[in-house]
Amino acid sequence: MGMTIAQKIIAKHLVSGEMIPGREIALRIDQTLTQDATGTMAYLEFETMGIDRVRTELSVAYIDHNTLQCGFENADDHRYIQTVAKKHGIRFSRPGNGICHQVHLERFGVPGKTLIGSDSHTPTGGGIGMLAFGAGGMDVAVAMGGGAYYITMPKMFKVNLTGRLRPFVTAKDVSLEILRILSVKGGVGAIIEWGGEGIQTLSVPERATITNMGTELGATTSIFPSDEITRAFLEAEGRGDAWTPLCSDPDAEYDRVIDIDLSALEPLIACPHSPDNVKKVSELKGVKVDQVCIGSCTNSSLMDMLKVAALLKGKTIDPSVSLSISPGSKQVLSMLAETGALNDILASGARVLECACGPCIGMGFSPNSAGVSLRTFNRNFLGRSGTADAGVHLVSPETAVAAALTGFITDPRLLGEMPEIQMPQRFRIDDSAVIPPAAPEEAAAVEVVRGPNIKPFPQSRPVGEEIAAPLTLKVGDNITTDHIMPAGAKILPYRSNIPHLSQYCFGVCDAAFPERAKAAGESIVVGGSNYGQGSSREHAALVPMYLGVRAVIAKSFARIHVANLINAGILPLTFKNPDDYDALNQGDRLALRDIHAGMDAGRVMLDDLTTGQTFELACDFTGRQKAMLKAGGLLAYTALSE
Ligand code: MIC
Ligand code: SF4
Repeated sequence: MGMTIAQKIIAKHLVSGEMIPGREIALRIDQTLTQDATGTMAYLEFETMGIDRVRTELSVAYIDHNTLQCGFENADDHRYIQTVAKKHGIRFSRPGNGICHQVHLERFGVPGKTLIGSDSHTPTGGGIGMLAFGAGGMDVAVAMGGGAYYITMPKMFKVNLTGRLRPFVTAKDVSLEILRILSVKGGVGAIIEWGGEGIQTLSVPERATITNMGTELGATTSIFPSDEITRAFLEAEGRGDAWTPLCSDPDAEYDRVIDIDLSALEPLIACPHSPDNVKKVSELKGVKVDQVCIGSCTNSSLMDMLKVAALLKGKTIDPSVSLSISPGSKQVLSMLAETGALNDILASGARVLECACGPCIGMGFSPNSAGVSLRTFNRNFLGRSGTADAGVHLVSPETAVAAALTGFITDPRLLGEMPEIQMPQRFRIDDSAVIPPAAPEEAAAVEVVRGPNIKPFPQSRPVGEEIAAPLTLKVGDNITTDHIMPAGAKILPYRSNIPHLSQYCFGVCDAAFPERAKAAGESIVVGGSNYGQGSSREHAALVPMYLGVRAVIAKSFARIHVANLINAGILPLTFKNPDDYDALNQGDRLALRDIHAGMDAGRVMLDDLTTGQTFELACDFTGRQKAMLKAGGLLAYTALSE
């Protein structure tokens, strides 16, 4: 039988396991990336492994999330990451050099290689045919040390594209269309391969917009073939020699095939508060808009920015709208300056922010009270913008410009002719903001600088035979890691300070939770389906662990989060009968018994001591996961196995 693109890359990198969907496989990882909000913790974890130099082909530490530096905390963390990277063989991308996924695509990604990153949008690399996964910081630390990355062998989905996008309909609309079809749970357990003749009309930045937002589908990753379009992009980056062709076999088999006719698509918009709450832009026509933000790892390429500049040229934005533009990288910004497009943007009244995540992660530019914000980003989860009652919508750059110019949600096709954009034959290449690591013989002398914001790693506990604890929090479906451990300008600076962060845990759902959990000592949390979707932040497991959460029981879990829970020594269990969720009440005293035998049998019994009912819970742990839970998480397990 023929193979899909992903199966071919997996086969080449398989360390152990069988390539049968649902089975655990271990992969050799060629490249890693970290960003600063998850990186500090990942490098603290890496340091505990006692390995001198990374064993990957390439590892890069990016600074792009916490760039505001409102106090000493971020600056201290940046210094820590810069020095730890220098010592251990990791390249350091300075703040201002750009968003990790954009820069990695431009300067480092290689078709056919494996990449894991401590950021859920690492699959952006699939735009050039990399097999790229978002992972928790501990998994990235292990991969930097040369260890394998463990995942469940995914199913294979294929999206066949036909036709060609019409003017003002974009790759972002393709992403929103697939979210409309599949929902935020529809990609769980699958790798999505994009193919069909329609992909010949999509450039690498457009493909990368699509693989980036595959994360919002819950997909393990997304991938495009590596073809002549990929080659042209790499050549324009001066990296033509990194190119290799890569495609699926004609007789490759897929678990699901979805057809999308590009010519039939219209401009789409995701309404609050979920990326799959998709409508046609025309249906929302006339809704007043207060704020527009263009940028993020989804839509900040040179091509996106040139289109935005061309549409803004000679016009001024509506006085009632505040418009921010964050180019994805220094390369993009410097080329906007060189071509004069930056002037068109500035003259329109836009506020140009630095090349970083910025408003996407609530690092400034929060909307006004109850404000309507149109953003070219990938997530519109409740509260993520920093304004609790804002209505954040996700749109293409074209739709964003139409709103900025008119002050209302407007179908961008009403803007008239789409200006012709000429992509440069060669990008401006300047890697001076990427600092190379020390040579191996000089590494020992490099001092790692640690600021006072870096607090010790919290102590995990082994999972024993019984957990008896109150149900301190019951939440609903689609709880994101932004609910569990919010980000934003006030909280993000404390990503290396778990005790401080813990005050905000589940703040969006119930601000009293941290105090309640602390008072209980140990506790159990109950959730609905797709629990832990969204960001890869392991803090959404480490902080509950610090607050004494010993088990999470849910209808289903998101992939990266469930791995993070196990890495932190928290027991994730699912309801055998999803209706049992309704029978549990916050405040009930619960007891999980005979846990070790239950983990082997795939079924753990739960007593609700308050109501006297008993429930059956399911689990499907691999031998390694069971050993990790019994040891108290990945770090404890690794220490034991040495
Ligand atoms: C996000 O988009 O939510 C983030 C911030 O990039 C996260 C990582 C983090 O929480 O630091 C992600 O997507 O993994
Ligand atoms: Fe940064 Fe936003 Fe992309 Fe996350 S989704 S990496 S915060 S730009």
